[in-house]
Amino acid sequence: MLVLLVLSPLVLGISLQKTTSSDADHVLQGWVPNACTLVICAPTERGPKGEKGDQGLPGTQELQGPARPPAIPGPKGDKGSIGEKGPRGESNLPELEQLKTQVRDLQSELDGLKATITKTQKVLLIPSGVIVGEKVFKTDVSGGDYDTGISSCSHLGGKLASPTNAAENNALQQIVIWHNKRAILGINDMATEGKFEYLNGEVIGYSNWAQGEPNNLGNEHCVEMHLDGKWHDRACSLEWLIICEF
Ligand SMILES: [Ca+2]
Ligand SMILES: [Ca+2]
Repeated sequence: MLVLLVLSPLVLGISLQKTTSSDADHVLQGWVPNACTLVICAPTERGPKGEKGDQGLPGTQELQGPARPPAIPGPKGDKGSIGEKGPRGESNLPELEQLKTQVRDLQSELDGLKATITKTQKVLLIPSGVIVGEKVFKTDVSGGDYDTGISSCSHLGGKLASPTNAAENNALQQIVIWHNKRAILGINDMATEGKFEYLNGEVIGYSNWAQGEPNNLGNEHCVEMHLDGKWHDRACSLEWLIICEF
């Protein structure tokens, strides 16, 4: 192809020269086949620009369905009840903290039991018993002399009542009043006249003698409580309400 392009101007020159000869038809008949061959090999010219085509029809728009109506809220459901509390999970507290918690719980239970016991005691003691401080006075409504009183209370695990202060004396007085009967006390001056002692031999530190007592009238070595709570020394062979203390 490169050779043909290089030779084409030369051939064209020769062809044009031949064409200008006097016998044109003869020349054309002798050279045209060759010229056509050369013209066909030359580059072709671009044709005129065509008219612009008509604009196409617009495409159909996709149809949309009808708009959805707004949703109507349904009836409100009942609120569910709260379920039972599940088992308590394991605590992450250190063992010491858990032990402290257990001790506090036990202490709380113990306090409750103490309150219950105290209440039970009060119920059981009324009306034949009284609690005062750490001491309990109680009678089985039996009667007897001093020696009977000592033995009866010892048999019950207590001792003959011996008030050591005003509060205890008042408690004993209540029992005396309830039974409307004088009571014998665990106090005497058998060892030394005029020196009153408790059953353990200790000299009394509290007394509530009636006016004019003790007078040792007729050799009196025991002590009785009257309904007013006052004390009188009396003969130990008389009979009284026996009240024990525990
Ligand atoms: Ca006496
Ligand atoms: Ca007396």
